[in-house]
Amino acid sequence: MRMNRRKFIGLSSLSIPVLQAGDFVTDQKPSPIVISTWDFGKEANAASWEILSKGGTALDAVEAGIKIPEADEKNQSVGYGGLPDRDGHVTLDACIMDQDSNCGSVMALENIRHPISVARRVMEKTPHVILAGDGALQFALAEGFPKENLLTPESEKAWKEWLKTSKYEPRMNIENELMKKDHGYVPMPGGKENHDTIGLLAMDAKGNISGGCSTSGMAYKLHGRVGDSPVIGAGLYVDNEVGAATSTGVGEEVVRCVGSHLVVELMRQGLSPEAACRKAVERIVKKSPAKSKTIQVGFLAMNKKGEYGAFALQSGFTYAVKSGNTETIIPGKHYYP
Ligand code: SD4
Repeated sequence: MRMNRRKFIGLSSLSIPVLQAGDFVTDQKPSPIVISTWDFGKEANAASWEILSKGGTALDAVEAGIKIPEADEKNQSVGYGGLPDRDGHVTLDACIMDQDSNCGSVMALENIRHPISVARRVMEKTPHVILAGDGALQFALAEGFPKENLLTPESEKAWKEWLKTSKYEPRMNIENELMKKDHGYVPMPGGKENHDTIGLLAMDAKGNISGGCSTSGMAYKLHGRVGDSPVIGAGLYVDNEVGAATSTGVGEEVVRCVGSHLVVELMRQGLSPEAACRKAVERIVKKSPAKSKTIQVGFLAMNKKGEYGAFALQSGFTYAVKSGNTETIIPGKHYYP
């Protein structure tokens, strides 16, 4: 509520300094910014920036940005070309959340290239937040999304190679020395990593924040397994009064601490984005001291001032930033050396 000027001047005589009318509202102009997980976030950010720089909404920027890695067949952890589950199905998870806390999510969606767009339709066109499996597919088809095979020859080849041992072990995003030494980490065939989700957070020229997250999940997971990425509060959370957070890595651990919501609530208490991400990582270490040494989890966050930061369990996590004067990829700080 805007304070009545006469009433304010009355109060001011009690020793509050006199302000001019209008001084009660700080009109600092927000600067658009987009941040996203991993090196490939750079291309996603560029698509988001196309929208943000022309005065578009954060929500549109989020969808446009995430569609880039979803369509990239070389990216084997998001959308088309993603590595399949152990039965050879590419099953996709995604969610989106806007500045009014509207949200939509799809889980274990097959044969649709852009799960982020389906998640947005769930948000905008249904009374629900989550659609899963065949129901999500039927909804997508009814909405006009084309049905296509998402298993590329390269991903099929990697899966067949994996079938020779059929050993499921969530691996790191990087060949971390600690893991190799202490936990017998074996790199993916061809040295490939097996999980890298896109989580993207954007603030538009009005200062509104939206976010999204999209992944093919952990490679060679059980059919039907869903991770943190499409779970509002775990893989993504936006509170337009405070900021937003997203996560990448082994989703089971993120779900257990409702990680992205935790990060936002810590920022609400006054922590910087990096400090909030660090606390969430420390929570994972506390809950799973042994396991946390063998896996990767990274959090990325932005606050209402457009400040950003990240923190991960292990080295190797990177994030990309684009604003009016910055375009960069930053290595996330990490808990284990
Ligand atoms: C999942 N969090 O399905 C995702 C995978 C991921 O970097 O982020 N990989 O658990």
